[in-house]
Amino acid sequence: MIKLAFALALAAPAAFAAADKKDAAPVREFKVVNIEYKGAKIWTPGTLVVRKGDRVKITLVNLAPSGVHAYAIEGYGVNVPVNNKEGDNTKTVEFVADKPGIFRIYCSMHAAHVGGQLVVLE
Ligand SMILES: [Cu+2]
Repeated sequence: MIKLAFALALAAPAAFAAADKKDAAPVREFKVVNIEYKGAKIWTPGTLVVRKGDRVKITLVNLAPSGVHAYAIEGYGVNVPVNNKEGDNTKTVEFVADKPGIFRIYCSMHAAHVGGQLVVLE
């Protein structure tokens, strides 16, 4: 019985520490910019890497002269059009990376637009 009480006394702080850690899930912040070079439209950086459970905040800036472009992440329900007009060329996307895997990032308005991938580590 004494051993059990000792084990519980050790386990309790660990449980609280785990709860604190969960509440303080890290926020992974990215700035992703849409540019054009020799006709190629590119969201850069293309690859975003986070861990499962992270809160993800992506600031999208469309600097392409060709107009509105969209930023979509397959599997996460993200699909945001971003204007390119000065003063109205920024959008913010936030979500929790609750599914591990590799998810395609693309422009839902232009198939040729260079996208990338969201990598959510286990
Ligand atoms: Cu596009």
